[in-house]
Amino acid sequence: MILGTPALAAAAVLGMATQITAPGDGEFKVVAPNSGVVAVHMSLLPGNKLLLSERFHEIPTEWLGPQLPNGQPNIMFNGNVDLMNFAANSPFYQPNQNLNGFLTDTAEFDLNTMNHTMVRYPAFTGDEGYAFCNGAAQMADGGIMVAGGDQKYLLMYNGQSYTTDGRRDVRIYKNGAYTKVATMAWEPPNKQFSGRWYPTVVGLPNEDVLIMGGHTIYYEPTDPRANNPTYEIYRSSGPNAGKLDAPVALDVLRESFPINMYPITYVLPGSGNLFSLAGNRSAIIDYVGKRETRLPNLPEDNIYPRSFPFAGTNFLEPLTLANKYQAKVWVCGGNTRSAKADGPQWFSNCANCLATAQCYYMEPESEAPKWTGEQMAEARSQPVAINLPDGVVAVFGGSSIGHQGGNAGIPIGGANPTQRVMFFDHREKEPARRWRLGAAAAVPRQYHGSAVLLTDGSVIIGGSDEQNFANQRANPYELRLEAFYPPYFKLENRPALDLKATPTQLGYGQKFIVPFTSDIARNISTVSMIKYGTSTHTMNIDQRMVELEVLHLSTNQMYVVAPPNANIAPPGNWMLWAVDERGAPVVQAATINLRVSNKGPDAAWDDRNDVKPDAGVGVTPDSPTPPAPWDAGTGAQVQNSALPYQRHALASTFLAGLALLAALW
Ligand SMILES: [Cu+2]
Repeated sequence: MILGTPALAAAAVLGMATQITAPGDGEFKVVAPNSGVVAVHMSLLPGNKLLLSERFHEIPTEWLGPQLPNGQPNIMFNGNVDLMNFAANSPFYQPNQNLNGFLTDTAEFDLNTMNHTMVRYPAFTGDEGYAFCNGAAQMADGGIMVAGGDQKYLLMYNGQSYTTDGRRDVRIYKNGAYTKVATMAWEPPNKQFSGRWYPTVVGLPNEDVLIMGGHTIYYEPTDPRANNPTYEIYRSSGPNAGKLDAPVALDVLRESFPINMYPITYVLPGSGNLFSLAGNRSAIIDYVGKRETRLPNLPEDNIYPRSFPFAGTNFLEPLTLANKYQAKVWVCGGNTRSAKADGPQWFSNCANCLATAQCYYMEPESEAPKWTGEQMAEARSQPVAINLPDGVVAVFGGSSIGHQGGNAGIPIGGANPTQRVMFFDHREKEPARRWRLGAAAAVPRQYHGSAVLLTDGSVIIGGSDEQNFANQRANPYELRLEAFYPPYFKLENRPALDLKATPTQLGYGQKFIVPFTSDIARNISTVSMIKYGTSTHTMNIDQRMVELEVLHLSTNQMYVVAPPNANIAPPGNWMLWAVDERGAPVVQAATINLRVSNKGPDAAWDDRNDVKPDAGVGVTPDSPTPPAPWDAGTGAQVQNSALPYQRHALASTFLAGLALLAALW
């Protein structure tokens, strides 16, 4: 048999190639000079648009004079103590018009035209507060819930005084309209201490939204009244639709005060409960039964607690069929402790604390959850992590010294920005090989940076304010948007979905067809969905990647199952991705709204069009098990859960070619 030897040799050679993502460093490019507002908060909207919000461009009190505290000339000083007029007329703020006669801190940015539109409440009654420092999450219908914010009393504008307390506001942004829908509970008698500044917002499997933690007042770490160690649930349906339940207390938040803001919180795929980490304390939260089950504390390892202002970043590893959708939470970076800062006020400022490269990961729903340590390729505080469609996680921005926080132009922390993208590939077996550095961004992003994945597979990165002066930047308000093009942008002929024929909405477990514009279905190694991102302060709680089960394929179509349930894939807008054996994702993901009520009939599939996986599938030397058999009854390939990503597809295509030659001979 003439084919035996070359086929085996080919399989062996290709099997050694464990490169399953495109090689290279990727590329950055500044794509817009003005995002409208500083992108402190960034959410992806349908139609390739972003919702952005920021802090007012106020002049810090330290700057109300012609000289800086360090004796340098104050280039922002214009003698005007009307703060909002100052900002509106500041050369550093132009051509931002968001203070021009109206109070708003929010813009919609259109990535198709690279223009922004300021977002305004339908009418400013004085009851709509400041959304800076909010928590945000995408709702089931694609609206963005923006909860909490900041308090600013007696801001002057054109001789009028405004109070703009947004700490108790619950708002929904949808189809260009921003509406206040509810007011959160507060703790009388002191109105000063109420609401949530730096909360986490989580879209729940049942379409309600949970709002958790935050402080009642701008960072007052020594005042226990600042703590708000509770969550409250916004009901999306039922008799209390549009209302908030009474707050429920959480020990994990109470005990970790004052370093407990923006708790790292994910819907767990197994139970639908929440994983939450605040400071170094973690728990599983059953918000239905109102029970809290403690998990091991994060090791201290001479690192500050991982919440604001000492946060690193966090992400969920892709949820794969191979790992049976077991969640693995990563918490990476932050700040090492310094003896200097470890006095009684250690939590207020550690401008000289070095960043750490230390990560920890945990599977909260495993039998014996524990934290395991691992080092990143570079130390960072306050970076942002993004799930890419090829299964890699890309980490952007951050600082190598100091931490989050500060007033405009007055850094209390971060300096020496880390501008190279850092890649994490969970499929690499050796921890040391999982992390590597790539290209450097043009724009530093320290405190208040943000990023989301776009539907073309690029990442848009924005924001950063306050700390830019630490690196001698003239303007503390960074308005530039920069795109990152991952290494797969170098691959030619990326596959393409037939976007006119992809579904726009799906229910859980629904079978549907993934159509391509060419006959490349057998080259596809993974089909997955990634949820639209909402990013702020190193957090991107909505974002997660879920691999989908493929039942059949023809030359140009695949027959795929939507995520099994809303615990694995909480409802909302998701991107549909398919990635070929080179690691090249489709040029444009389809957007699919996923929710229980969308469930329609399964798509029909004609078995006569099936292209069976080639003989070589699953038998390359690095594959631990032989290929899954086909089920004679249904024609479906029995899912082989031992194969996370079919890195052997290239070999199988080659083998199929040889088999075809053999047939011709
Ligand atoms: Cu902030």
